[in-house]
Amino acid sequence: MRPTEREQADFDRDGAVLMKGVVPDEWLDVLADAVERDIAEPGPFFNGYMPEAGRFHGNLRIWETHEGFRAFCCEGPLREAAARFLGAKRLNLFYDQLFVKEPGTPQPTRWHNDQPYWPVRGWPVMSFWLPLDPVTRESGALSFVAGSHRWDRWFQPEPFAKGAAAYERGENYEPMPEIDAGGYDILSWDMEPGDALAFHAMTVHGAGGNLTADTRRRGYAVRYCGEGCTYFAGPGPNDNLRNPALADGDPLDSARFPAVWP
Ligand SMILES: O=C(O)CCC(=O)C(=O)O
Repeated sequence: MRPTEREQADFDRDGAVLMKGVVPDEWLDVLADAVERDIAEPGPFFNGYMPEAGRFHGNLRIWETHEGFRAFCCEGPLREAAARFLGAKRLNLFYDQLFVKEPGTPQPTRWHNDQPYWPVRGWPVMSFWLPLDPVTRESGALSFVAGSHRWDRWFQPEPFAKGAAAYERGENYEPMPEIDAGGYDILSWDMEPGDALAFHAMTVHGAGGNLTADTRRRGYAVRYCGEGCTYFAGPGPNDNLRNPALADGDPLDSARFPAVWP
């Protein structure tokens, strides 16, 4: 999964790039099995983002309780790709997250950038997002605002689920502009199982609902941090991502954010 020169250049310039056909089938089988297990028996951080219409199964930190996800995050091929994209000599796993939008789930994933939701500071922070189904705009493809990772703008975290508790307000956090009103360079790709999106933690992104009648949209994200990143628990991060073993300013090394590369 080493990025090509073009993929690296696109990632650096746009903050997001599609890698085609890079995740081996063996791993896709492991992940598909692990997703069904998580849906049948969700781990403790399950979030049903949209109980009232369709099904939007969200969960995070699932590698901690499912062996298939653990092996993929800690021993699988994303690590080398992350180290290269970030120019990092060593990596910590930050966490993993599941976003399954079943057919007929109209809820979009709101525009956001990730790092304000996360108790980590530092530049070398990124995600991969992998589909286990063919993904189109109609089934909930992700979209990215090209170059927004370099804006250095921290957008106020807002809940994905309607009616969920508000996030702590950060005095330096801004409201998200009206991205859909136009004027932005939007990147979005159809995807197949085996493809992976690589994107920076500051890149503004969102996704449509799954408006299809019969195509699932199982998406799985894995987040990594390079050396130099530190823990910082406020304002606003997702409570389930706080790590009581760390104090602000600490390096990430810990059972929750294990060193996974080299
Ligand atoms: O899958 C989705 O709908 C959203 C994914 C996302 O926002 C992320 O992985 O950071």
